Order: sequence, then structure tokens, then C-alpha cells
Amino acid sequence: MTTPFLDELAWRGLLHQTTAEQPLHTHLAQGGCVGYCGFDPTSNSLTIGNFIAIKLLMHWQRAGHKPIVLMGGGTGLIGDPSGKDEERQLQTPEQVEANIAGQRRIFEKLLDFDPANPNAAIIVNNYDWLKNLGYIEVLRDVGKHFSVNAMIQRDSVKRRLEDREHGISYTEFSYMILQAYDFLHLNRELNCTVQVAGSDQFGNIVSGIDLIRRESTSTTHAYGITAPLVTAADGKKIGKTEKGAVWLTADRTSPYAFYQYWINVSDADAVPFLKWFTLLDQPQIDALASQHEQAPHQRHAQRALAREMTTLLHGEEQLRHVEAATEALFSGDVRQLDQSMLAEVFADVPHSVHDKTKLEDDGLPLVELLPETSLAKSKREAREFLSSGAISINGEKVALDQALRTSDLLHNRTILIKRGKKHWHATLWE
Ligand code: 485
Repeated sequence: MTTPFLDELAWRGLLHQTTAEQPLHTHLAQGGCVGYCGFDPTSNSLTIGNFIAIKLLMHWQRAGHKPIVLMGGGTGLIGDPSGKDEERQLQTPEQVEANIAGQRRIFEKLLDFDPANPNAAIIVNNYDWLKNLGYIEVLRDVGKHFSVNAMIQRDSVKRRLEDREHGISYTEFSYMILQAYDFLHLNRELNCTVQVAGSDQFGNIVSGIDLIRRESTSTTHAYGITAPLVTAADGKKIGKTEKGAVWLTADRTSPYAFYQYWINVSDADAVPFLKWFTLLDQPQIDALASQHEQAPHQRHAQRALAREMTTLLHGEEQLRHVEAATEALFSGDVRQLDQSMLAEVFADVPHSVHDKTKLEDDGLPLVELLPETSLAKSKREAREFLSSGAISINGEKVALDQALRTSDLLHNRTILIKRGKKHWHATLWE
């Protein structure tokens, strides 16, 4: 028996664990199943690390099943201890609300919400049902099914019990009960039978399945499917750069920086990343993999990865922009960049601010300016670089005695200086 969803995850290296293997296969083979993944809104955007879980839902939908995105408006007020060695800072309800709005835009881009489709995705917020639960009611109806003996054996809790210094509050200790209750609620209300997530959530998923078994009729079944917590080949977390995480929205990581992240992944990461992150199919990735193996320096795999990911998250028009910008930077032909792309491309290079009036009349000699930038330490060094022809202005080589003038300003504000092949500095004139 083949189950397109699990087969797809398996060849991509995205399948870590499932519950009840055989019954799950039979269940999925019926088609049109309802499955969910929960996201606690701890930020107003999501990172490429979170993308893996969204990808599970994308494959789920493409295999004909119905995805539910659960936004943890309730659980986000509590804080999941899974994988955290310290108690979390409580978020305010306003923060959680704003974060949900921020994350929603991402899901709307990546899943099909068209209600005309029988397997259209939907978004739910667990605050809607968790807020109405009464304490006495939960302790009697739900709490009785949870053994504290078992709860303290769970990794997330155990670690914190052993670590006296940090410990765990009753609040976070109770988190798994809420997540279990969500699964029960979605099972009852929306016939949801599958929960997908990263492997750190396996315990929480099993708690839900147990609760469903105890609370429902004997015919109800529920299953869990997890993806591995993927890491880069050097063992590091994916998408963490010196400048912080790589985000899925343009307000936190510009499309240019996003594209650059993918184009620069290591040779060892390129093919696994194609499988994990893109929607390219197996023959397409196999073809790229063999090109990559024969001529890694041509970076076909990285280029495809950058193209696919930028299109998925930012659209084709943005892809064309960032490809043009990348080419301009490579060839040095930066004069053609429009104002906003200029800002994106040079957002991460060293820059300095100068007095615009100095550019008037005879202008400002480069020998004087360079020591005020990151490119030369002294006038002597500046003279050396200039006379060896190492310096270019807005992409054009300059001579030793050259001065900068108002006519050199790009978009009336910026002059780009480059030393050698790749040391850029942006001067801003105000
Ligand atoms: O009913 C649920 C309520 C909340 C959650 C899941 C189901 C969220 C879950 N407890 C959680 O903390 N998830 C993490 C998060 O929100 O950041 C991450 C997981 C990761 C992957 C991702 O969410 O650590 O493995 O599942 C979607």
C-alpha cells in the first residue's frame, strides 16, 4: 500500500516518527483526512526553521488532505517547556494577538485557503476554546487522565526537574494538558485525526492521542507524524546567521538577504536543503544533485534553491529584482539599481555618513575620504590603494587624484566605494 504523503516525506528526509504505523497507513489511504499543526505565536513572523513544519502541511494538502493551522493564542500565553531549559517570559495578550496577525500572512501565502476546494486549509486559534474552560472542569474531566508520574518522566519536564536552578513552574508543567485538549477538541469538532510537528512535540502529540482514546468512542483513532529537527551539515541550527535568524517575511529579512542566504549555503547542505525546503520533485532534485556533484563550483543547486525559496515566499517579481541586484553587485554595475534595491543590497555593508556640501565645487579628494571609511586606515594606505587601481566608485575604477562630486551621488544620497574585488563601503551624504 502506498501513502503518497508519507512516501513524499520519506524521500525528502522529513519523516522522523509516526504512531501506529500500519493503522496510520490504512487511515491515510482513505484520502481526505484532516490534520493539524500548532504554532505558538511567540513572534510576529516565522523563521526558515519553522518553515519545515509549514512544509509538512503543504505536502499534506498536496496529498489531498485538509490542513488546519492552529495558532496558539491560548497556549502562547502559557509557554511550552519542550526543548527549553529556562522558564519563558510570559507574553501579554496584546503581544500574542499581534503575533498571530503577523504569522497569518505567511500561512496565507503557502497554503490554499480557497473554500471552493474540499481540502482548503483553515486557521483556528486555540484561545477560542481554551479561554472558556473552567478550572474545576479541567481538573475533573481532563486532569484525571493524566498521571503525574508519567508527566514528570517526559524529557521536557524531567530536565527542568533535575536542574534545580531553573526548575519549572506549574504553569509550564500544565502545558501538555492544553495541547492534548486541543487535539481532542479538533477531533470532536472538525474530525481531525492527525497531528504533525517537529520531533520535539512527539510527547505532546501522544498525550493528545491518549486523551482522545480515553474520552471518545472506541472507534475514534488519532495519529501523530513528526519531522526530524533538521540541522546544517556542520551541526548548526539552520537559518541562524551572525545577523540573527532568517525570517520568512520581508519586514524582518529583506528578499535580497533571503536570496543571499540560500545562494550561500555550503556544498554539503545544498541538496538536502533542496529536498527539505523546496517543492521541486524527485527527478528535478536528482538532476540538480548530479550536476552539483560533477561541478559544485557552478552552484546550480544553490541557485535553484535560492530561486525556488525566494519565489515561494516573495513572488516572481521580487525574484527578478534580487537576481538583477545580485548580478549588478557581481559585475560592479551598481548604477542601475533603483533606490529601494540599493538600500536592500547595501543594508549589510559598512557605511558612514558625510556632509553633502563637501561634494560641491572641486569636490572631496578620495585620499581624504577613504581613511574615514572601512576601506583604508590612513592617507598613506589610501594613496597606495588608489595608485594601484584597487578602488572603484559606483563600479568604475578611479585614478589617484580623483575627487568625489555631487554628480557621483546615486539617488541623490549614496556613493558606493569598492576596494579590490569585494570590499564594499557605502557613503551616505546628508
Ligand atoms: O495544540 C497545539 C498547541 C500548541 C502547539 C502545538 C499544538 C505549539 C507547540 N507546543 C510548540 O511549542 N511548537 C513550537 C513553536 O510553536 O515554536 C514548534 C516546534 C516545532 C514545530 C513547530 O512549532 O518546536 O517542532 O512543530 C511548528
